Amino acid sequence: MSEINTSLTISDICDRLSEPRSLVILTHTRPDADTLGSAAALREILTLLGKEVYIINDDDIPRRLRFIVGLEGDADSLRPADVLPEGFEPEMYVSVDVSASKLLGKLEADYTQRIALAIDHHALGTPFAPLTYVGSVGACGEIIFDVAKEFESRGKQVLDKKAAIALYAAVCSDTGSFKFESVTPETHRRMAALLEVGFDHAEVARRLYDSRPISQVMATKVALNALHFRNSNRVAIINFTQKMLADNSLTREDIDDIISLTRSIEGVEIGMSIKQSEEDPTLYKVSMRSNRVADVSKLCAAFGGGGHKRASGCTLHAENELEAEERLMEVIDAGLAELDSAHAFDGAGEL
Ligand SMILES: [Mn+2]
Repeated sequence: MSEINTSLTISDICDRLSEPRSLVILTHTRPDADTLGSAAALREILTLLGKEVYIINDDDIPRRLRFIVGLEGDADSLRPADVLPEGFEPEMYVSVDVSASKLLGKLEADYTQRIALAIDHHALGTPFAPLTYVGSVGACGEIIFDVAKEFESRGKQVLDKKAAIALYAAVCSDTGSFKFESVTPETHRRMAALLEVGFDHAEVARRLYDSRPISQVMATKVALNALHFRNSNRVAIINFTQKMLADNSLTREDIDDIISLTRSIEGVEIGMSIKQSEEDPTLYKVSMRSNRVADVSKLCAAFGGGGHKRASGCTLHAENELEAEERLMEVIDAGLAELDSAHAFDGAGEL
């Protein structure tokens, strides 16, 4: 890999994006509202600048998120073969919200080397693109907003309703509906500017949060049965095996957001879900969330994973979910003990 330039500014990004006449934007695998909203908004911005732009990814898009990229119906998805016109070769590839090339999923092998510019907000990522911008903001959508604003300051009208909806969904979602610590006055100023563009933000929130498929609610029921506590109830855990999925006719998508159940419980500092992989039954995919003090990106790093301080993930191989849990708890117990001896919890929770 040649040198990676990580000292870009928003203005540099706009300069770079101005050059090519055609672009392809990549999202991360298992796409969430932030990667999709960032991609959709960037596509809209660049299209308004007169460029030919497509979004590709390797995965199905959860039904409730399809409105973000302008897809309707069940059959639609954004896979490379579906969207790129025959023989289309863009002048530039850009990734959004992708902190490491492996998060491109099945597209990693073919596309990593082609990506010229990566726009991201994960502090502990593994840069892979020659031009990498990592903003310290709660959502990648905030960076795309700044890009739009920069283009507008150059006299280009690029922030239309479609882009505003996509960016609002991105930021709303990645900041936990503006609940996370990552939210700043600037986040709200960005959102105010989006609302001024004019769209039904309450409808965006309804689509994001209040349109859960019945199967997802049933998954919650199964998850609550599996919920248990460790470390004097400071750690809440949900294990999901393939058998639990099969017995209850649930899909992976149904349990995607199950982790959010764990963190909202009184006294819980760390919430964790441990999901058995479909492809490899000895592989467990772990999501961790923390509330106030614990840095779960450090805990996940012990297993080769990472992410944000309050939201991270990792994978590990184990005989069964119980063994996986024990190995994770060793690291978590040690981490919490260290925080206890540093009195890190003293004052945590104060306003
Ligand atoms: Mn994100």
